[in-house]
Amino acid sequence: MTALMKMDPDIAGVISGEERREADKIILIASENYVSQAVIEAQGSILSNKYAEGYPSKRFYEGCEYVDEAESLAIERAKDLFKAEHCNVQPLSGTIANLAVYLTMLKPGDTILGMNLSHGGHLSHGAPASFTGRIFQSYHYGVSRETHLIDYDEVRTMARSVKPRMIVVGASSYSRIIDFGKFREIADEVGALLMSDIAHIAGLVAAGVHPSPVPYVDFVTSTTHKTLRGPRGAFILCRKEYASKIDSTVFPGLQGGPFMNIIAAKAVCFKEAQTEQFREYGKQIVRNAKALCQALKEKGYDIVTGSTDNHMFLVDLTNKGITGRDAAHALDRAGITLNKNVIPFDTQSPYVTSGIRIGTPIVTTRGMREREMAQIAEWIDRVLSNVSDKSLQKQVASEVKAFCTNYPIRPEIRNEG
Ligand code: DSN
Repeated sequence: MTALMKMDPDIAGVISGEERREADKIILIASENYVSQAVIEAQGSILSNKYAEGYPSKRFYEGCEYVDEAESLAIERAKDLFKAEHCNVQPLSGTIANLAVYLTMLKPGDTILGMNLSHGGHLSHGAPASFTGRIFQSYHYGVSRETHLIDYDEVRTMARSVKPRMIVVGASSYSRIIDFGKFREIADEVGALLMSDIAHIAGLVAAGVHPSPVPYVDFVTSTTHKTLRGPRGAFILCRKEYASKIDSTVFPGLQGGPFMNIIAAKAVCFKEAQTEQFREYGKQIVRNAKALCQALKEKGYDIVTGSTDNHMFLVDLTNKGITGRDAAHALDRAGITLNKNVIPFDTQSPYVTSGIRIGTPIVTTRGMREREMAQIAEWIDRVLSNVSDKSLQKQVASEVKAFCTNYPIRPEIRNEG
């Protein structure tokens, strides 16, 4: 960062501070990850200089020969990785990708049926605060009050009653396997289109540790920066029959010039995800989530759904008498960063919450395994057992910092010496 330090020490300082934070703390935010140096180099490259409105070989600007190659590689690699017929790699975010699918297939006022935000769904699945909930008539299914698992019977009953034009399946805080086949049956029964948003689990799907929705759904959307471990951005998969409509909704419908540096970084991410090393990484994310979940359960923590099948789980802190907000603040001061999260049927507001969400993509990227998860559970329990003890938080933060020196934030650099 020599040039940046000289030109703008303020921003150089911000980046160094963030680098230290990422190195010194244990990050358990389920939707974040630390990308490889290769991804950083592609996204920080001069490809960001280039305007390339359009698609490979059909651009509105000259001089696109190199960026065309980057976008074609990204598309082909994504298709190969997810066994899909078509991929659009231009969406800037998951919400834009979802909007692109809706606007391709639906008219304003059409009915969509998605997962309830407060039961683990996402804003862009028709929540009232999102434009997706204002443009479309939105209905929501949830999880069972007893098991906290998706209530497929409720999904079927609601689908029969509201007759959605599209059903949306996918979640931001649901820790169990999603049965895409069952959603397909329900969608077929009521004549609905089916879209799956796999932003959280894309890396697990790529690694083969979560079933793929591709054989079952009409559209798949995803971000690239969560378990998939790529740059910030998104993509859409669909069958060939929808390809040109989806492409023209993304550009020129919703976006202008694509971010070619980010598309190149997506190509790198898809290449990394095709490796045996990544498949092992995906398996270890799940092993780590199960280990951390089990260790906390043994210490008396109430795990929503009782366990996890993927990269994350929710802890209901009601029996500990602590709110999610207080727990998350105390843990962050102790060097363990995660987010407060509503639990299904929460009685607290979304700013307070009764729960916390815990995810293992980053700790797995850093090379931590089951043994380290047991240690992390010890620290979480120590801090939450004395949630207002500031000196304990300081003590744990220094232990965490010392521990973290053994786990580089870009392990491939260490591996290559
Ligand atoms: N904000 C993301 C998450 O944390 O799950 C979803 O977009």
